[in-house]
Amino acid sequence: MIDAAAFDLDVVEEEIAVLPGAKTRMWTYGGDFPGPTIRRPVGERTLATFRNKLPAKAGELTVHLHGAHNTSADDGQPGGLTNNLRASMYCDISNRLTPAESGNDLLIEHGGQRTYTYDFVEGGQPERAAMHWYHDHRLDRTSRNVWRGLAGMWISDDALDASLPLPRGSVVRMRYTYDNSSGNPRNPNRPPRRRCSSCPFRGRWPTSATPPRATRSHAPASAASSSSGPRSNPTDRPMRRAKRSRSRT
Ligand SMILES: [Cu+2]
Repeated sequence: MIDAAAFDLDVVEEEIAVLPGAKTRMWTYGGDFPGPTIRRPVGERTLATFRNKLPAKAGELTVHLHGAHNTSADDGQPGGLTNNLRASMYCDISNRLTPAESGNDLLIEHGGQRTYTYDFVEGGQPERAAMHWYHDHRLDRTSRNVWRGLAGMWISDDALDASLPLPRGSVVRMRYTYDNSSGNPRNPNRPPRRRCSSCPFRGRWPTSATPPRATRSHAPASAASSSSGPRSNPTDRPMRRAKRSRSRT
């Protein structure tokens, strides 16, 4: 877990054993999947630097912190057309836009890096504590890039949350159901809907080894994260619900 006010993460290709056994070649934040969980107090600035060290074929990247309210420049803009993306199947975008007009100046090119500033402030006040997730958000490539592994959790804390009589510390576990099979069926980047040998989990869903005791579950504020996963622990009842996100996927 990362709790530093400033941190760097290399975005790299890695062979990941999501479950014990067979490995899957994935695109990762920091060489792991999911990416490292980041935990920060609201209202305190975090500087998050991401370096694009993926193979060149991955193209440009952009990081969206889903659910948090950030400035436009730090919100993970999808960008426009580039040499790696010569046409968009979703949007009618001119290839004559300037980098500033298309948002390409906010992308992380192959070999490049970008530092995002996250304050978790809204209307001059710190946001409420919540569960978020960060993920790639590149135009036309979000499904592919998230499916290949570019996703991680971000927990924001506040004083109210800390005052609640909830399990803490080692009993906190996260429920991370990874279902990124939705989207436009014409999308050539759309992953298969079936559970198969090419899926990140090698056709199986992770089960928990958490012993039966009081646990506190976090669920990300995201429509893109399904709640259809198995309930592996009968004591694992959600004691805290994430706020409903007003952000896009
Ligand atoms: Cu999102």
